[in-house]
Amino acid sequence: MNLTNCITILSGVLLLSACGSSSNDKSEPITTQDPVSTVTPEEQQELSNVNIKLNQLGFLPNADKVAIIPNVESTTFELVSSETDSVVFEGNLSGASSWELAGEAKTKQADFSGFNTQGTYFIRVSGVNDSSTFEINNHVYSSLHDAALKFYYFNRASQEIIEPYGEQWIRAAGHLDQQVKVHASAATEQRPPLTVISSPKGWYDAGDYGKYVVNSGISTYTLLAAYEHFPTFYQDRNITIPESNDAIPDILNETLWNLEWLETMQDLDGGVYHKLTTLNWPGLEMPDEDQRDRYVIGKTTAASLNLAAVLAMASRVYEPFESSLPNKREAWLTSAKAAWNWAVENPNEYYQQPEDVSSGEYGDIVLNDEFAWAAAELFITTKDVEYLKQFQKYRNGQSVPSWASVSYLALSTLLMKGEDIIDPIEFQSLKTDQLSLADNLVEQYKDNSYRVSLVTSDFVWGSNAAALNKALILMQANQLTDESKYRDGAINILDYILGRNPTDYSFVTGFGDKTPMNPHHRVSESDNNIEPVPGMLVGGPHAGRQDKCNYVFLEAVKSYLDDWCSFSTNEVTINWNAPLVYVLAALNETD
Ligand code: 9MR
Repeated sequence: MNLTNCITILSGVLLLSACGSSSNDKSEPITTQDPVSTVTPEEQQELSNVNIKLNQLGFLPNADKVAIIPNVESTTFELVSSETDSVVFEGNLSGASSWELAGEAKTKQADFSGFNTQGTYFIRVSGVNDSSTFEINNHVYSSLHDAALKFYYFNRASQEIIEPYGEQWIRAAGHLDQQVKVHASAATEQRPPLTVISSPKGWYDAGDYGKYVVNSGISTYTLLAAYEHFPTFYQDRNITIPESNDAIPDILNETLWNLEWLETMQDLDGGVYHKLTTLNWPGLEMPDEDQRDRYVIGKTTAASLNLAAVLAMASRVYEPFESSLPNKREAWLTSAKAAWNWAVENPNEYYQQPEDVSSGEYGDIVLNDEFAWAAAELFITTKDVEYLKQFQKYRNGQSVPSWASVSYLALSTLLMKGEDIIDPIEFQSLKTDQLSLADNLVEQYKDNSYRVSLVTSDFVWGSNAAALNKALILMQANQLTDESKYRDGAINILDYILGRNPTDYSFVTGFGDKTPMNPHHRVSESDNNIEPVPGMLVGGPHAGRQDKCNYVFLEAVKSYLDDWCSFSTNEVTINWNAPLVYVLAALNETD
């Protein structure tokens, strides 16, 4: 998109935002100055409290269905068929309560979970405008899933995006990456500085054009897990990519694009380069316009363990497609083992940003979780108990997954694929860990006035992905126990993402009534389309304000700006879209 987005219009209030810079320096500290809000507290109260908020796409028939209503006097609500204009369900509103992270405004809940007839509806409550219309049907998230997965095709490096796959977002190939230089920080005797290597393919990480092994790790894992846990859903699924008509499911065709890049990031000794980027951020330009030199930079324990985990997993997941990919699985496993061995011998090679580099860091100095995850994947693939012992050695608590915290990925793989080969007592202890994490999330949504499992610590850079990774945990608890409270919790998180939140946005481009139009995504900002590439989940609200844009609302849950300027709330990345894909596949497989 070539519009200048320094102006934001929010419910009739015109705001000027600091923007227009193509720089994207994530390493700046949070500003200590009081940020300026151009809206009075009264206007803020009014703006945040005028609409009925709900999942703007709609609901699966057999699902929790809740809308959030402003604090009106009315104590009842109606569900109206927009086809016949008749009232099909009536209910009582809950009492009013507030979510302190979203400010003072109180809201009520309208719960129509008991209604499950397919159709198109809206909510009517006296004293407030009717809600937008929404669907109740079995396929309500089908095209959303496909678009969320197809985002990876749109973000492919080294490939032209062509008709008919690219629709209006066709573009020239960028970053062939056949002549990439080895940066001094990654050099060895055999590959001294400025040695040229070839490292094509892969996905652009985000709104920038870098390729980062650490973030590729969790992203590729999550997509491979979606296939590994729900193969039937993907069997005949066609998302219209160039490989759609081959013998491999599309989700595995898409992940192959990134795996084939990851392979090239391994040095001759088994260690893995941390990232492949230009020295500085690219300009605001289309991929083919960025002609600067690209480098592999750093060689780290974290990158080596990410590659070990993902290639070990890939060598297992692609097993049914061996004949289409001769020798691949064996080569991946060999690479995974070599990367693991390098990491064991070099456990403290942390990423340090060189002085001449300012692209993203993905730095991490706590690597127990990466060791545990790689060991778990190697164990499930090889069944070699030495790797299980390594997992036990490094296992150290559980948390919601993120690019830097991957202990849960080990737990997920062991629980989903390890029951037959893990001692029952050990397996039960893994399950206890999983369920205590999930039970805590159930408590969180029961306590929350928007009925969503989100707490202060979730409102970080990429809060929407923190939310969806919680939904992934909940869906796995549902698979392990068949208890509906977990699935309800996951659905409530999806509802939050798709519009039932204090910002009123559905946070996925192209899906909902009010969606991000100006994501921090260089392709969408630089092409000639008004609409951004569809199916992209933006990072979401948090109060860090690292981009120093002018935010209207300062409360963490409302601090979101649909503006190119806002790289800390409105960027998109491969690791954030992945749990959206997983959760939608999981929801499709359960009822
Ligand atoms: O997702 C990353 C977030 O956790 C960090 O706080 C932030 C600042 O270091 O960087 C984010 O990752 C960005 C990466 O460095 C470069 N590509 C875009 C990523 C998403 O903003």
